[in-house]
Amino acid sequence: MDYQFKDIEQKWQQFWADNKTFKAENTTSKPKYYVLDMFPYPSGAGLHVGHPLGYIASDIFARYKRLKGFNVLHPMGYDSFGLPAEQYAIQTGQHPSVTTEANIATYRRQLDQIGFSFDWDREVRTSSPDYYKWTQWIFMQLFNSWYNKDADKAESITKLVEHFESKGSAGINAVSDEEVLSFTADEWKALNEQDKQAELLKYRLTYLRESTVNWCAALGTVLANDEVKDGFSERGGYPVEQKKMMQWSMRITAYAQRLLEGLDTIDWPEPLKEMQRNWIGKSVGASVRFPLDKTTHLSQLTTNYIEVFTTRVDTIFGVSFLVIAPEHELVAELTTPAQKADIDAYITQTKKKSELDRMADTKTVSGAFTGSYVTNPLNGAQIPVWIADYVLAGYGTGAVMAVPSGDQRDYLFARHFNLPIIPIIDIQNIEVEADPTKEGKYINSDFINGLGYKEATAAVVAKLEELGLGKAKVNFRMRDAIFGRQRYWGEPVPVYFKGGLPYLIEEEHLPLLLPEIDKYLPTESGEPPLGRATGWKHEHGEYELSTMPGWAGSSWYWYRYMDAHNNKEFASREAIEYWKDVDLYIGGSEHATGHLLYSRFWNKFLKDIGKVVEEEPFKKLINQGMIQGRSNFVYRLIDDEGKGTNTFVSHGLIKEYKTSPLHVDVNIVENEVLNLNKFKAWRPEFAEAEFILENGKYICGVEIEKMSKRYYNVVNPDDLAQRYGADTLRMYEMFLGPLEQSKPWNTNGIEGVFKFLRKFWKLFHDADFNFNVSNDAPTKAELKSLHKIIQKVEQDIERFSFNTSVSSFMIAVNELTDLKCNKRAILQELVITLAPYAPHISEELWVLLGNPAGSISTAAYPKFNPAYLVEDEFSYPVSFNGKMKTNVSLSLTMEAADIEAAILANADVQKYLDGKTPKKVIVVKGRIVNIVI
Ligand code: ANZ
Repeated sequence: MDYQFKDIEQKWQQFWADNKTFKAENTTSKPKYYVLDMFPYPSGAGLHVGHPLGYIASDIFARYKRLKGFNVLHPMGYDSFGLPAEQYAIQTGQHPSVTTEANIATYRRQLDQIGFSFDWDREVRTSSPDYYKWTQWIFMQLFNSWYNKDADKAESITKLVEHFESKGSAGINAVSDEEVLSFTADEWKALNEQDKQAELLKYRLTYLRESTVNWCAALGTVLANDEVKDGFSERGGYPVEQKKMMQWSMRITAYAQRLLEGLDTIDWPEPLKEMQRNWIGKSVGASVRFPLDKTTHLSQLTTNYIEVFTTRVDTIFGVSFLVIAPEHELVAELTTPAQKADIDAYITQTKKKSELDRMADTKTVSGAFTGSYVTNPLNGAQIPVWIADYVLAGYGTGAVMAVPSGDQRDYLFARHFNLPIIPIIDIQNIEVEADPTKEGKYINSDFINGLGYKEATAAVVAKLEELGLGKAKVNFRMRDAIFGRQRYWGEPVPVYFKGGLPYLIEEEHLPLLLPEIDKYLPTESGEPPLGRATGWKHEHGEYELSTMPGWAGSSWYWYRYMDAHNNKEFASREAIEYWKDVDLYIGGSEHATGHLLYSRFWNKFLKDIGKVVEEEPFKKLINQGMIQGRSNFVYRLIDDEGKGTNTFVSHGLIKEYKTSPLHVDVNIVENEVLNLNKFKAWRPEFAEAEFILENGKYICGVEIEKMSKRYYNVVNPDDLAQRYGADTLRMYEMFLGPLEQSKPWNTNGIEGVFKFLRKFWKLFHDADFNFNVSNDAPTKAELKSLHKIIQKVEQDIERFSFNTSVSSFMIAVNELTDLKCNKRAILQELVITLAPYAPHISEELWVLLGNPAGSISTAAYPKFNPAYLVEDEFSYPVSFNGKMKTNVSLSLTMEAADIEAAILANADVQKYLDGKTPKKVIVVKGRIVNIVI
């Protein structure tokens, strides 16, 4: 029979499902290998050809590892809480679980038809209660923990309370809120329950805090920075404003240093690691206190200095003004009556800008003077205090010492407002007017003259420490992560409120189920949708009404796959000790700083509390490139009046006419030729279309763009799987180019891969398509072809170079076809080599070869034998008086005398000799023969 891919693929997909062929065991003596894909959010649009790219690569790897004797865990699931299902629910009234369910069904059908070797028994869905029970459980562990800097790990809050009870707050070195109290053990014990809880909240790894958030009133929720574009929501384009709200936060900053160090221990793409390093943003510098000048007018000041963070404390003699963020807590107190109008106007103006806009804008200079002054702690210079939006409230101390000769922004600011610019050379030589009342207190810069950056920094820090006005300080750019949304379709936070303070619900009441509500909108009083639930109340107080953000469920899901049905723990100890971590993780680079940072954080936390065994969750990570769309265009003829006609000009002729391009559906174009009838049927306005053709055809233009419905360039894997089969689709997606590279989709080459599989099928069949394999011993040439491909595919897969294997398979099959090879000894091994790429055809041929059904998945990858690649013949170049004239192939085992005899007997050589007797024959074995005549 000819290659009937439809029957074959259906048959094997059914077989794998019925026999659970890819079920991974949690206990076996085989070494483990864990291959993970970033699980999808099941959107309504289904998969396009770009989505399976990474899944195909990881599936090839998983199948290959099984052949190499590993116990492979290769699971799949759905990140199924999220905004789109909820937006749809708001518009249609449909419960998000219904849409989610339907979308998952589509995804599953699409995934199944590509023939992935997933262990579906381990499927997870983040929106299912038996999954989010454990997301809530992890939240509870975070709430019950604090970060002990001395131990450099998270510890239980009970331990902290014990310390407070026996020693008070002394000796606690924690990552906490800034304004923690100092107290003795007795003072602690004297606090009431309420005050104790309020104090502990400042230490918990998940805590409530007032934060500035991106509030989108139209969507009724807070958005993450990457969901906001130019002040509008990415989804829907609604306005977004900055608003202060009480929010759940995660103290990820406690892990900043470990998150940074861990990067050096994992095999991830360097650009991705660099993005995380920048995000964490470690900066080594100093904090310096600038005492408020004696001329400062206000009496009610709560402090007598402004503290700045600087990475260039060595430039302290060049400070000509201080800038504090418009939100800085001292702004109101520092503002003099004369400056109040200016300052107020400026603050109103900055409220409109997001933090991101403020960081991005390096050109506009704006600010206002508070009217107050501070003193330079070293030279006593009087320094004016300004506010400006280039200083961010959330970074460092929210205040900078401005050095116009050292910093570009400070320079522009000084120029704009006519502030002094102390030239860098003079920084070293500032003469200070002696203040008669403070004789001897101030110094000039002599002590750092001529020193390099490092030494000068150390000297200045030492001086400041002496004065008690500064110290070395490490600062991280990373902020604690906001952990709450005013939305319905997410995990409920397992917390209720009593006396304004949060308490965890009892563990045995997990999961705290998402209640039913009548509408998926905020309440009339502006509370989140959960405020609509009736009778949803804890016996001691109201439940938290916000739900967890999108990243909660995906920050630990790889552990659930290890033991997906466990209802006592998120995964058993045995499962975690066996699988440990993910060996290979494949997914998109868009998750570089979100998912991949939060996951590492939760992993480290779970390690600290002894629940997992590895410090890093994903040992090796690969980002697959984006598949771009390949758009096609038709060209509408424009008439003399500049109006569009219903005539279309073929691409090769557009220079001769006035035309305007129009996207056309790529599905009615084949090899750039437009199907005219399909075009007329595509849209009613084209029913009467006329064409100006070239060589009888309408040729379309081509451009590479994002794959999107709007450009009519979306290619659906379903159509291709129907037309060519999953094996062709799998191999073709790999054939497109290196996995990590972004590349345009181009269906044009898929025929070539399809023809290759037919040719492969033919190797096993005679001209009438009867299965026909011989038991004869293979020839050297056949063995050489086979072992070349065995070695190549192994090397390629180990390097994740899947595209190069596909072309090598084509070469091998061509060679074997030319050799008319149908030997079992060759084909049996060849088919195993191909199985990871084209599993269906391989299973079918494997059975035809007489093996038990399905056993190709447990076969062993063929052993490469280098002996077969050793050449045993050599084509000797034969020269006459040093000029190369011809080649003669001889066995490499021949000795010099035999070589000479054979060469001289060769017909070509005799022709060149033309009857002469050579004076000398020089033979270099395995290299060259030179004949002197
Ligand atoms: C004086 C100075 C002189 C500075 C000089 C730079 C160059 P990184 O490396 O990013 O940590 N800075 C401090 N806090 C800030 C805030 N909240 N908003 C905006 N800028 C802030 O940068 C630290 C430097 O950024 C600090 O060092 C400070 O300016 C500024 F020639 O202090 B520098």
